[in-house]
Amino acid sequence: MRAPERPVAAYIGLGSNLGDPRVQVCRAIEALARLEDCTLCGRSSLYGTTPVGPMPQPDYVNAVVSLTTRLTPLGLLTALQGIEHDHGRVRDGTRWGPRTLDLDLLLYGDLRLRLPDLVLPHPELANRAFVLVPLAEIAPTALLVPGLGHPRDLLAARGDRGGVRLIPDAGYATPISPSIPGVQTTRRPLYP
Ligand code: A4P
Ligand code: MG
Repeated sequence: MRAPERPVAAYIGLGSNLGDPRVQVCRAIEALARLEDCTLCGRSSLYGTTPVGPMPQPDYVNAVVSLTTRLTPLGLLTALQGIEHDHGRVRDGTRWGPRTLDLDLLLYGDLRLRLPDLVLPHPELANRAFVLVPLAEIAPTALLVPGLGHPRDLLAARGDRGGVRLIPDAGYATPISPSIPGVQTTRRPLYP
């Protein structure tokens, strides 16, 4: 896959439920802001969320960021996995198990992709309030999720907020460059 000619808008979902999740998510946002060939353009508030999955585990802290990137989709995925690794993520093969840091590539422009290692849009995006609430906070209608619609409409279609609640930030101030039209760069919670 060739590098894009122009920067592409991508959205990343962050999640953590081991160690100090609030701090880890904020540090991961800082690491995303430092990624080569990427510019951080927006970030959501932090949300405390009820775990989704087959096993009992601690509550999560979740957030979403937007960035523009000149990396290829697989290049960006590799960079995200590098940040996960740097933050103590251990992959033991357990799907949906507890983790210090999970970075999901939710969207890469309007690309639809089905590779063994990368599916876009992220296949669970529309099913998860812990993704839709922060995504709708930063890009309620500016973003059209390919084949699905606007985050705000996807969230409204759920009819609930799935145990997603706003929590205080960990106090990190990451520099943000506003460069995706219509995407909120300041945090503006949907559910204050
Ligand atoms: N992969 C394919 N497509 C993608 C994509 N768009 N973004 C592959 C990221 N990775 C993608 O991921 C497994 C493999 O998926 C990777 O090797 C990659 O090549 P993983 O991160 O190792 O494992 P995982 O995270 O357990 O699996 P998965 O399917 O990504 O699960 P999710 O969707 O990340 O769900 N509950 C709450 N409240 N909050 C959460 O954040 N997260 C999960 C994990 C479960 N429950 C949760 C939360
Ligand atoms: Mg994952």
